[in-house]
Amino acid sequence: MSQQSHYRICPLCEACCGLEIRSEGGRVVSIRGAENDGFSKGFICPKGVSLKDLHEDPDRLRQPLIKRDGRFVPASWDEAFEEIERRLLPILREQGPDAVATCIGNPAAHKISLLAYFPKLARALGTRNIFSASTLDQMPKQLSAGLMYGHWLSIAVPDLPRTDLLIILGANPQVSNGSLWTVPDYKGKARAMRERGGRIIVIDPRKTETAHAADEHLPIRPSGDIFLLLGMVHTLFDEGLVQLKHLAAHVKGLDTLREAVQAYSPERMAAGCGIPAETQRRLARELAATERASLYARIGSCTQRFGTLNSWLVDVINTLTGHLDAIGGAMFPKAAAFAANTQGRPGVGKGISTGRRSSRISQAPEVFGELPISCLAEEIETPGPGQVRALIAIASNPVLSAPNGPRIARALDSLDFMLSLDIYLNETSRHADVILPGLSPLEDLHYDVAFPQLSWRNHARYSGPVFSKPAGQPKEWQTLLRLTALLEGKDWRGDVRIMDDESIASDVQRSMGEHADAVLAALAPLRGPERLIDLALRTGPYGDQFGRKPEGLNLAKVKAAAAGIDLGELQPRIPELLRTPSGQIELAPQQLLDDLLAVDAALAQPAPTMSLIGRRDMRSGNSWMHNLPVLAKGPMRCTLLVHPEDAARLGLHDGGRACVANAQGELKVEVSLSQDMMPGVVSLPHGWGHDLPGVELALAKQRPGVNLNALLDDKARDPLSGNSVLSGVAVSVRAL
Ligand SMILES: Nc1nc2c(c(=O)[nH]1)N[C@H]1C(S)=C(S)[C@@H](COP(=O)(O)OP(=O)(O)OC[C@H]3O[C@@H](n4cnc5c(=O)[nH]c(N)nc54)[C@H](O)[C@@H]3O)O[C@H]1N2
Ligand SMILES: Nc1nc2c(c(=O)[nH]1)N[C@H]1C(S)=C(S)[C@@H](COP(=O)(O)OP(=O)(O)OC[C@H]3O[C@@H](n4cnc5c(=O)[nH]c(N)nc54)[C@H](O)[C@@H]3O)O[C@H]1N2
Ligand code: SF4
Ligand SMILES: [Mo]
Repeated sequence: MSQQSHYRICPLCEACCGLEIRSEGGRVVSIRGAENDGFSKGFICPKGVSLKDLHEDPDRLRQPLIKRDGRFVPASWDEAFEEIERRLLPILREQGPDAVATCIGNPAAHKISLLAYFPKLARALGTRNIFSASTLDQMPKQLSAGLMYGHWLSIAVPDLPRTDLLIILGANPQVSNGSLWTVPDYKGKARAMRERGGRIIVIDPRKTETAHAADEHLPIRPSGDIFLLLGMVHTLFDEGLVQLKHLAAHVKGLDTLREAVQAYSPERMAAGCGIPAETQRRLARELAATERASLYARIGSCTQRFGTLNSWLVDVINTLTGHLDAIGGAMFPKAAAFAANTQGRPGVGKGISTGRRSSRISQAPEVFGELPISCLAEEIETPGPGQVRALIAIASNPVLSAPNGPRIARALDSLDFMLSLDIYLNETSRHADVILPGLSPLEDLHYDVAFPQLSWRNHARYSGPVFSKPAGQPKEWQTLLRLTALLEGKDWRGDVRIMDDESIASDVQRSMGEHADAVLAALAPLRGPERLIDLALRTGPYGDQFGRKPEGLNLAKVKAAAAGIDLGELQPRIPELLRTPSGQIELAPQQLLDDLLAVDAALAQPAPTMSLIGRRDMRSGNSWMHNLPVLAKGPMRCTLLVHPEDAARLGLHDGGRACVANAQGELKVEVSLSQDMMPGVVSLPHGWGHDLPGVELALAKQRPGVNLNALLDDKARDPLSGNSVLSGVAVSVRAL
């Protein structure tokens, strides 16, 4: 038998590396970085290699499961759908759409099959109760971007290859491989940047892997970012450093902003962030004085009470120093497909609206159609009209991923019906009545919808399935279309190809009007996601416009390119990118200014004696990769990092055990001493705690770790975005 080589884009993190997979006789022989991929240039991390283990994992579900008398039994697809129809439809019919919630998790962002077909399912449900991992993650950035530029995916990324100064706040791209910044091989790019004289400064309570490889590390008090950022903006005005340069004609609200930050001098802010006033001023001056520079912030800055204000002020600083939309600064990618900021009239738009409705119990405002995932448990538990009685969970593991996981687990148990679309029987799906599995990534095609909109360089890349899917197992988009039909009361047994045709026809009629028939005819040979990709590419900014620009892109051309098509370095995009009603960058949205009032109160609060932050590990991906042998080997990674000074005071020693506790609960964990921690701060990774009853993850259960989110309070949120507070939580630590 001879070996075959396949090109496959890795779906396991935002870096979207192109991989070369060699197979023989239906088995994976090797996985390497694809050297011919101009975007990722051969980079791969251990998770990419683990795609083989994922594909072969005996615990990965390949057949639907139905819970009968408390035990899961294998079922056919028809039996599973019949069970869903029998149990879910009456709830929907009798109690109304809000009684059925849906919750979609992180892997969906990496699967066009889920991402593109979920909105249809949500529309068919018509529920207000839509939750996702976004409110555990980047919702603050989406909201601030929406308010400032008019669309929530208009997010600027550092132009690393051309920058001379990069300041990183609350991100660890050397381990996470970048987030809201698709930058395969951050490490290599950062090294190259420093070798040509560039500098990197990392601001983080822990001296991270990224900080070790940087020029300077500044420890910050957890949750202190708002004070630092205000101190920096204040400095820019105070010292006359504001230089809008090319943006001068495109900003609105400069005077309002100046006034709003007047009270926040670095001297006053120092106590809040633990960074001396002079250092805050120096950071602002360095950004202002460096021709090509940018400030980049990520999840550490989002998962805080002031996540939205932080996200906003980062962009404010880039704007006031003339680095937004400038070469070598913070730039907006231009994706070949699916980017709303390339559609419609350039330079002006409807902007965004939020708070069109609120959650029933906490009255948390809706943001981009979603409610905070930290409201899920209370919406299930609290009786009354609109109470959630059923849940459709899609690639989502809130029992481990969301604050107060144990409460979520209890709430899920009290549901009348739960459906999970998941590839494992894990901490969340064990609560389901029916589990419908997805395909192995290697059995699926791949085109990234979101990440080209956040990429270090413009590109269009597609990869086909490496292996054919098992006979009889549907693709996930087919499962979603059938479920949508079921929810609409239609015949879910019907031909899925007709459902697909009808679905795209209605999309195209809405967007293309009189041209709809001609467009549908041109797309006709394709089906499913491929048809959506072709449509998006052809109508996109580089597209062939169905023949009007024959040299332009379509799916056939992208497929024909061995490892994708390079579309060049990032280019300035303002004002074309803007979709605000004013046609300007909104520097001072009222909603954000109003929240500044709460900053003063927060400044007056004493810092906790000990606070808990999270961390990520190269060989771990959120909550669901601990069952893969290549990642699970080596030392235990779910340990509590403690600074030696704290350890000495608390009587802790390396390899010993500690109890971490607060009002939410307590966890018993192994201690690792680390000089990298800021004294008074301990760190524990999230996504662990696999020892719950009913979990079928043989390897992960051998070293289950503990669930950090058991200590986090589901009521702690950024009120603007609904994002959970996941960092800087007060705890006590004692030796065991
Ligand atoms: N304390 C703390 N908590 C955090 C974070 C933190 O930093 N600290 N980070 C947060 C962040 S950024 C995120 S994104 C969330 C993630 O939160 P979630 O999205 O809830 O969690 P994941 O761990 O990604 O779990 C994904 C689920 O999808 C399943 N799955 C994997 N691949 C597929 C597939 O192809 N198809 C289907 N149908 N299912 C699949 C997995 O088995 C798993 O059940 O966690 C958040 N939680
Ligand atoms: N290997 C691996 N890669 C991943 C993931 C994974 O689980 N494992 N998850 C993926 C996902 S879903 C996401 S969203 C991305 C996230 O990507 P990143 O944002 O790069 O994620 P983290 O490594 O969690 O980095 C957050 C940093 O914030 C710091 N921090 C904590 N609290 C504060 C604070 O109050 N202020 C400041 N300034 N910093 C603080 C933490 O110490 C940490 O170093 O990573 C993705 N990539
Ligand atoms: S960095 Fe991310 S995309 Fe690249 S191989 Fe690793 S997990 Fe996959
Ligand atoms: Mo995330």
